Amino acid sequence: MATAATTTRKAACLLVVWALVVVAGGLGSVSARAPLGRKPQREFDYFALSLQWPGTICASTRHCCASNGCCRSEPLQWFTIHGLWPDYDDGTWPACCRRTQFEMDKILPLKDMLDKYWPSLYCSSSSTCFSGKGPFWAHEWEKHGTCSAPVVQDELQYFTMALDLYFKYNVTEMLSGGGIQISNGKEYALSDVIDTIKHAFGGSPQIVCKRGSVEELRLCFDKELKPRDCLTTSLTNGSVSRTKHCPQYITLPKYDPLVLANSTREIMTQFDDFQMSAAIYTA
Ligand code: U2P
Repeated sequence: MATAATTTRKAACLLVVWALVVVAGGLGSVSARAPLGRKPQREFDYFALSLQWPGTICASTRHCCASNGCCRSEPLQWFTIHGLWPDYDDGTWPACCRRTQFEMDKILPLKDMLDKYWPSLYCSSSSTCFSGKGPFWAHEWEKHGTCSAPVVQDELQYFTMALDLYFKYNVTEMLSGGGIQISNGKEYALSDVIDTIKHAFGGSPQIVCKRGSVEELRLCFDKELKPRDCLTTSLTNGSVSRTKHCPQYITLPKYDPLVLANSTREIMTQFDDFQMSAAIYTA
């Protein structure tokens, strides 16, 4: 009797374990295609290469750390990459499309270029789709890169393609070629900046501002990577908020990283924390 009861209990346990495995397997296959609870996202319509203007962003930096590009001794005097974003023509975009984790090893050959042209301009780590927190590059790959199929198949291709487009269409040079220079205080008509890019690039950019200074400039591409117009309507339909709206005249300011590092040192010494001060990038 005792043996029969044990056998029955064992069988029941196995059944429960088997059921759990089946359920977990089923969930796994759903989440491999899309984040849990969401439908697989439809294919994107075009790419936006989003570039950041360090002069504007770094002016708001309040403390420094080794990973923040704003804190380097040599100021970043060029647009840096924010991300290559697959977008929809209706002004929305897909995000976090595949359960794949960022692996730095896969893009090691690009590391020097990424450090120089695709640095994070903040100290905090970025949120990632599936693994919590990670470097800026992990955020961009997991959120946007995984939605770039069928044009982009993997992480290395995502970063290589973004860098290729960035070098092929050098916005910093396009602007200076049109007489629009980095300068504190000098104002340029927004329409001149847009026309200069249109003329040199072959498509209308999207420009995002912060208190009258350029914060981001986006170039758009079709799926064959040919220049196309970005959606200008998104500047007024709410996907770029009022505070990001550009006035008629805009600036492309410089920033001074030494002032930044010094002010950080002052703040840090108040805490008198050796480890924190050691982390400040003052080279
Ligand atoms: O514009 C604010 C933030 O929204 C995200 N964004 C914007 C436009 C777009 O086409 N795709 C897109 O994702 C950006 O988020 P992030 O990549 O920084 O997480 C952008 O910063």
